[in-house]
Amino acid sequence: MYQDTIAAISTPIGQAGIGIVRLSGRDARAIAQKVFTGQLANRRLALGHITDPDSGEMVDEVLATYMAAPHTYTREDVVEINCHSGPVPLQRALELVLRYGARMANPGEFTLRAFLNGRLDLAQAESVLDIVRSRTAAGLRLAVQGLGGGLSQRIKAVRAELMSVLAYLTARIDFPEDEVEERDVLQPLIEARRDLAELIDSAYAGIIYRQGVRIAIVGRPNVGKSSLLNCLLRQSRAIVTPIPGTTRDTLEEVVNLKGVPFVLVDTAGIIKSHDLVESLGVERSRQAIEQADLVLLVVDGSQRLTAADREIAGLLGEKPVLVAANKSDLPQKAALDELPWPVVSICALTGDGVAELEERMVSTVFGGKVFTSDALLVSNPRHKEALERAERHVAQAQTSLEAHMPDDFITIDLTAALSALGEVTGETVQDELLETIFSQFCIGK
Ligand SMILES: Nc1nc2c(ncn2[C@@H]2O[C@H](COP(=O)(O)OP(=O)(O)OP(=O)(O)O)[C@@H](O)[C@H]2O)c(=O)[nH]1
Ligand SMILES: [Mg+2]
Repeated sequence: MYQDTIAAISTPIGQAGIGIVRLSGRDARAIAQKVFTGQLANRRLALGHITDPDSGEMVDEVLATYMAAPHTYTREDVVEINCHSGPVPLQRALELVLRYGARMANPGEFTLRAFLNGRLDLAQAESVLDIVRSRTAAGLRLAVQGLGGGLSQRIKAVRAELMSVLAYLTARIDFPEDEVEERDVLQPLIEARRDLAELIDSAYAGIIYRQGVRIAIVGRPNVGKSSLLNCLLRQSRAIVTPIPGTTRDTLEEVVNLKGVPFVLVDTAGIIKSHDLVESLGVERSRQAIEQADLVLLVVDGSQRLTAADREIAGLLGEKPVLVAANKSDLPQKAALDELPWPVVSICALTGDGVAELEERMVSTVFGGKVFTSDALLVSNPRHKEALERAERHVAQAQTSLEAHMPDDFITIDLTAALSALGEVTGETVQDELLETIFSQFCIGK
């Protein structure tokens, strides 16, 4: 347990109904009681004033709650003071509790304490951040599920299995003359690998739900890229004109399609240009392609494909691509079979075919696989990387075992696998990593 008591404003700064100053630590109640005129009793809401004891000045009328350890967010004594939310009353209330012995909390420090005091494991603590940051209802569902500890339970089961194999092999190494009862070690390794592979397999979709997908909308000038962006957003966001070269800079907007956050990037039509501004815009379009998870190549279906269309197609390399053949309201002339990607015919003016395009975008991103949300336990790249490392070590252990290598070879890999798994839940984690993770939180969380 920590000696010091931390405090912070836990709600966003601004004018609103209620704003909360939160304290956590051994002296939370004593400190709050010095500046609060009401009586703090465990889990009772108390009405009173925040007053400056030195000057007697009244700062705000508030409701305050004291929650005794250990049944609190941090497992420490916690006090929450509900002020009227304005920057000044909240700031004054915070200053007073700091003056009477609290220390300003670092970003994420309340959640860090919850982790260090054993209320949450690391994967659960990170889910708190994911809840705050979730961009869609589906993303939120995954994050809340993570807070429940589903991933941690799966990992604990694998760890327990590997641990028992490790204990057995270590006994065999340490006491070679003694009778250590034979047991099968291959089967548990195979099962651990299968479990890990399953988790890793779901991570791709999980990460997409959490972080979203970047889509670059590209094509030559005037084919209707900005019109398509507006259509997908269902609002007139980008300027559309009949003049080629309307869009000169990239433009980014987020849209929720079937629970997946899509970051749509409208780009300047790609052309060879001598105009400086235009050529800078084109350079950005190239960058947008590079950064995209999926490219929407827009062509004008009412015209034959041009050299410019082909040149742009040549820039797309190995990226996943969907072709949107726009202007389906006009007589169609483009020969689209020469493009090696799936084509969806659309009209960005009326929205015809756009639902099908959305459908194809989602299924392309998930590679046709369908996941139920309770199968998506991994949605954090850090967790995925650690699981992959664990899987590689278990695979290596299995290879050594099958090649009848000495037990030492196997135990080294098992130990490394256990340590990698421990990084996900936080059992074996460096302080530096903890700092990096919790510094992403906001102050007061
Ligand atoms: N008939 C028809 N016209 C369309 C359609 N979609 C877009 N247009 C028209 O095509 C012209 C160009 O549209 P934009 O959306 O500005 O095209 P863009 O690809 O963003 O063009 P740049 O920004 O110049 O690269 C405008 O006059 C649009 O009204 C469509 O489906 N059918
Ligand atoms: Mg445009």
